[in-house]
This record gives sequence, C-alpha cells and structure tokens, in this order.
Amino acid sequence: MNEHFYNVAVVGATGAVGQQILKLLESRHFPIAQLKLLSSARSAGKALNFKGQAILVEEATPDSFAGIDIALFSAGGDVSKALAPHAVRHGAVCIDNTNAFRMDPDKVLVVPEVNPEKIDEHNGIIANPNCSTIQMVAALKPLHDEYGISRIIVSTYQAVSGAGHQAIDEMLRQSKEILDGQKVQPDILPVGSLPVKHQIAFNAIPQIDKFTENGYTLEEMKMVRETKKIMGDESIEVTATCVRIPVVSGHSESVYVEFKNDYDLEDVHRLLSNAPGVTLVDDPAAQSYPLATEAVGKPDVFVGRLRRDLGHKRGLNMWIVSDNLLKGAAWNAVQIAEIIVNKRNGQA
Ligand code: L14
Repeated sequence: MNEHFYNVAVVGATGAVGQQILKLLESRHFPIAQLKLLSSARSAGKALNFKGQAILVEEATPDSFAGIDIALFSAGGDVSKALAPHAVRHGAVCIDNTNAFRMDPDKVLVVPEVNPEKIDEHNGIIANPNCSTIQMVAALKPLHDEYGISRIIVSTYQAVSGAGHQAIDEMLRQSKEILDGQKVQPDILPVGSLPVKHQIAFNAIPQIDKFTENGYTLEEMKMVRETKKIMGDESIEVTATCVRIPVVSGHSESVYVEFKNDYDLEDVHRLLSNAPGVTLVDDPAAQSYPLATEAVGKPDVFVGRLRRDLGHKRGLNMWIVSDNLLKGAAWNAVQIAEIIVNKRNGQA
C-alpha cells in the first residue's frame, strides 16, 4: 500500500464545527502532510492544538490555498462564496459545510450513506448538507430503497450549538440568570434577518435561520430541497417545522413518513439495524429510545420509537437523533474527505 499525505486547510478552525473537524482529523489519523488553520481576521492570531503542537490560526485570504489538496470550510456562507472558488483555482477539493452551494445544480450534495457515488462527480466543491437533513436522510435511505417514500412530515428539536459558541454561551448564561431570579437579555437567538431576539433558556423557538417569502424558515426549506437532491428523487414531498430548544448539542426529530408500498414493521427494524451509520434504539418495554444526551460525541444516527400510524397503514412514525456537530457537520465532511483520500491511495 502506497500511502500519500495531503495538505489540508480548515477554514473556520476556531468555530464549533471547525473544532470538531480538528478532533476528528486527529483521532482518525487523517494522512496530513501540512495542516493550515484559517479563520476570519477576528480569530486570526489564536493558536490551536493539533497532535500536541500549537498551530497559529491565520486569516483566510484568496492566496491561503496555494498547495492545499483538501479544504474544509465552515466559516459561514459568505466566506465560502468568497474563498472556495480560490481554493478550487489552486487545485484543492473543497468540502463546504455552509448553505452557499448546496442547491447549486453543478455542485454535488453528499451524505456517504446515501449517495457516495456523487463524490466522483464533483467540480472542486462538494457541499455538506444541513445538519437536520443529514441525520434524517441517513436514517430514511434504507427505507426509501425498500418501500419508496412518498411523503415526509418532520418537526425538529434543534440544539443551540448549530448556531455556534455564542449561542451555547447565551443559553447557559440565560439558564443561570433565570435560576438566580434575574432578568435575561437575549441577543443571539434566533439568528434571523431582524434584530428581534427571544429567550432560549426554558423555551422553544420555532425559528431557525431567516424567514423566506413562503412563511417557512430557510432551515425548513433546506430540509425540503436538500432531501430531494440527496435522495435523487424530486417526487418526495417534505414539510418541516424547525424548532430551537435549550439543548447544547444533539438534534432530535419527530419524523412521519408515508411509503408508496406496504411495509412490515419487523422488516423496518431489520433494515435499520443493518443500515450503515445508523443505530436502532427501540425498546419501549425498557423505556429505551434515542436521546440527545446519549448521541452526543458519537458518529451515528440513532433511530427509535418506530410505530405504524393508526390511520394510515403505509405511515410510520419515528424519532431520529444525532450529534449535529458530528454526523450533522464535521463527521460527514471528514467522512467525505476520507473517501477521497482512500480512492487516491487506491484503497477503494
Ligand atoms: O448549515 O443551528 O445551513 O443555527 C445554519 C443554521 C447549520 C445550523 C446550515 C443553526 C445551518 C445553523
């Protein structure tokens, strides 16, 4: 075996997702020749630890990518739009964690458990889907292959870490203030287009990302559009309600699916038990089901509460939980990067 090493850039290295990417590159022994840590001017100058060495974070500029083979972006959509084309110009493959390119018809949108074949078709940029979409399609793919999904109704219970360190800090601070009998002054969530903010501690906010013209939020529309693109099936109808809850990490989802064909609940259990990247946790007799607290820190998507709809025999209800910073972001991206290097190394 002829192992190659790669020059890797992480853009947004100090962010909540960037930090998880670094941890994964380290723990998975990713074959790195040189690691470049990039960020906005604001975070540049900090030093981050990688494999026991301090690496200085540099400000990302169009010329930061000379000699880079793989660039992992998670510094927001504007940074990706401005810099990913420069990384491509320098010959890098970009794996982009933002919403910048996901629905671009000539960019692939990849979840390795669902459409790994698309990785080979990239034009320099591979888009990583939205966290809520990733965990849902990873769990639904084996069922779609077997029975054909006609319709999905999903409600999410999303953690604050998706909105970054500041949102985590705000949720914890507000919680303490309320327990101490103080007033809270919301200033981060929801992240929308207006300066209007709401309390997240001890609350549920039915807004993630900004509102679009049709009354759905952008997060909800991402779930609708990305699901069709990743599954490669425009006929799947999706309707979503995305809600922020006061959990640090781990998104939970109540998902109702309707199939085109009849299904057998035991077969659904079997299909999900054998699905790659999916762990079935479904034992009502033991009060056992997926929980955000259990999913955090793990790469898998956890599925449980499987039950047939009482009014529609082709309807199935389920509960899907995963670590939004891992499978929902950093792990999905590093998984794609591993597939690319394994192919180049002739192992796949
Ligand atoms: O990748 O939780 O499109 O506020 C944007 C919203 C990631 C999560 C994306 C959040 C998301 C984020």
